[in-house]
Amino acid sequence: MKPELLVLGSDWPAHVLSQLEQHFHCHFLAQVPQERRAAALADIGPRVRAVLTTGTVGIQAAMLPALPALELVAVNGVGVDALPLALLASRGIAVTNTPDVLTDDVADLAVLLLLAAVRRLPQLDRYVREGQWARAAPLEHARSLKGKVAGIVGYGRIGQAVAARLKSFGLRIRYYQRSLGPAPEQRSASLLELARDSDMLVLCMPGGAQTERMVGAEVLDALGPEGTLVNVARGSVVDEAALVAALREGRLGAAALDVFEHEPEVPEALRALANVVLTPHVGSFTVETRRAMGDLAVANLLAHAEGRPLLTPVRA
Ligand code: 8YV
Repeated sequence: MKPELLVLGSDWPAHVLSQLEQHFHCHFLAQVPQERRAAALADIGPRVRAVLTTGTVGIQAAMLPALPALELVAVNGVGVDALPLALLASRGIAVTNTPDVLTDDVADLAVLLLLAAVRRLPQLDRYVREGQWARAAPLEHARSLKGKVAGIVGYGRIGQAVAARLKSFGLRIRYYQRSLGPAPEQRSASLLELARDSDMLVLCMPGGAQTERMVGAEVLDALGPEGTLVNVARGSVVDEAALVAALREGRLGAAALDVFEHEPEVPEALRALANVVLTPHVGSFTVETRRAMGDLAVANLLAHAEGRPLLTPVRA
């Protein structure tokens, strides 16, 4: 008999679905109408030993009582901020994620966003499309990257990969995170100090309670009217209302954002601004990386089902 697997979230890629169907008896909760989900969970919950979910969907604490036999939550993503980690640990439920395989693509997107914001790519694109070039309309100069300081918040795998790329653009790198990290001489003593020291901030820290709204009005003001904010981390790490106000009032120069507080909702006030670049949470959204993430998530599920050690467990 195939092990029962509860799958949360939707839009799973075909190669993941085919592996899941091959090895598991799958229950896709998103396919059950909302009003019947509680009954469906009550029915299948006692037999479910593993859950597969995404980094943004995670699993709600309220669902756990219906899953008394749960042993593993496998996340198809690196972020585990949408999971009640302490509660899962207290019940001895293991968690896996998909680190490393997405680092390069997320770092690439951070650089793409930074370049697009600093060199004003959306404005230039509109300038050509709307015929302003042909009309010789006035065009604002962009800024150079070379010689500027990029402040990276969260100097883990992704932060360091962003730094490696930005160095080749002639940027100087500083960072902030709570622990000293691999290059203490480049670390600013606080996020505020990093914002003061930097021409641009690239947010790469994990989401969750400890980083919630870490970037607020004070940090944005320290970054200043010439400053650029890039966020490839989580929408929760920025005070979105304060960001909109700072951009609108010219207290912050520009922002390039892949993540938002209430995805997929992006406030109209943010969408209306000219000095922003917006992408729909696509740091890892490439054929190659989504394949590698799916393969790793399934490999963790199979290891668990077969009693082998998990490949990429998240330490509680
Ligand atoms: C995905 C992510 O959006 O890895 C993460 O933490 O945010 C992204 O890669 C998501 O988890 C895809 O399932």
